[in-house]
Amino acid sequence: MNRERSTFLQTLLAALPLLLMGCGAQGPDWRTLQPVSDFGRLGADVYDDLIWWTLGILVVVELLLLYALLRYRSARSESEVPSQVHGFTALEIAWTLVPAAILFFIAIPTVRTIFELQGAPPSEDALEITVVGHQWWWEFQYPELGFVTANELHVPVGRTANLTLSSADVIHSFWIPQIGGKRDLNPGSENRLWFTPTEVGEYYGQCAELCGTSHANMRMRVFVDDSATFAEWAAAMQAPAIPDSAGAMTFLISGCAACHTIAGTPAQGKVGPDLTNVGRRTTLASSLIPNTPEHMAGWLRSPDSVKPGALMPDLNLDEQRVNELVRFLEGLR
Ligand SMILES: [Cu+2]
Repeated sequence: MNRERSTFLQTLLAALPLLLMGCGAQGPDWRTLQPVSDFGRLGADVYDDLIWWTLGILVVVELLLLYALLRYRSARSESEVPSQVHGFTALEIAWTLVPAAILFFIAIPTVRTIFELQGAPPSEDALEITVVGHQWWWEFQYPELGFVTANELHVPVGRTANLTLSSADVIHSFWIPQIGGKRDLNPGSENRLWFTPTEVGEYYGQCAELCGTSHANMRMRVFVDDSATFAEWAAAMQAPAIPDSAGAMTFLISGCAACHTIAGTPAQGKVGPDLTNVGRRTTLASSLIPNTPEHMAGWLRSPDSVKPGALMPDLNLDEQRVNELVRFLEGLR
């Protein structure tokens, strides 16, 4: 086998896993092309438009290339030099103007959509949510409803959610592929993003701006609920959590309260996620692990091994404290 051929085969083999990765049906859905909100739909529509433009360009370019390869191939002998051409003004003008015109026509729907997505703020009926990015988790405040939660955003279907975005530390970016984004969360200033979800379901999000060690682990979930389910969830979030008192004491004396809030208790820390109804969440550690007693215990024993770089320190808890804390936290619902 000659050298070029073996290099070609090696490249093909190296590319194969990448190709196969695209075939997996398991795991979270990151497809931007199956939008479930008006915001997502606008972006997907631009893509649907432009794919035909780019497909046309591909076909024309490949045909010209094929023509040139065949027409100007060395037919008889290597030494025979074909006739040489220097400069062809009409052709040079054409290959400058045609791409410029194509870019201009591609820019029209793109810029129009950007203006639509940044346009007039939503109606007064919108649900106000304040999103604060932290290394490496998401804070969701519902100022009108009077509670705060983390990493799992609930929104009612068919009603506009109006998000005010900012950051507690470095720049993050809010992105839920099927719903919308990406929009930056900047420390010291506010950005906005609004969308109206159109389909009930559970969707996955991810920080889209490199923000430090566990950037890749800064995930979130969005639950688009029907209005009855959303009302039920909001009512449960507003009701006082009833923690067992032995566990509450362990929580306070173990140092947890320095960083975490549990509404209605002396724990009012603001550095870490609000844990008022942590037992109701489906996941822990910015959506990295399922919320089960086993995973909660693993997280308490060693946050850093679950989320490298996690700012929650290793508290050196003995097993009895771990068990008390797990029972207490899972009971907060
Ligand atoms: Cu990030």
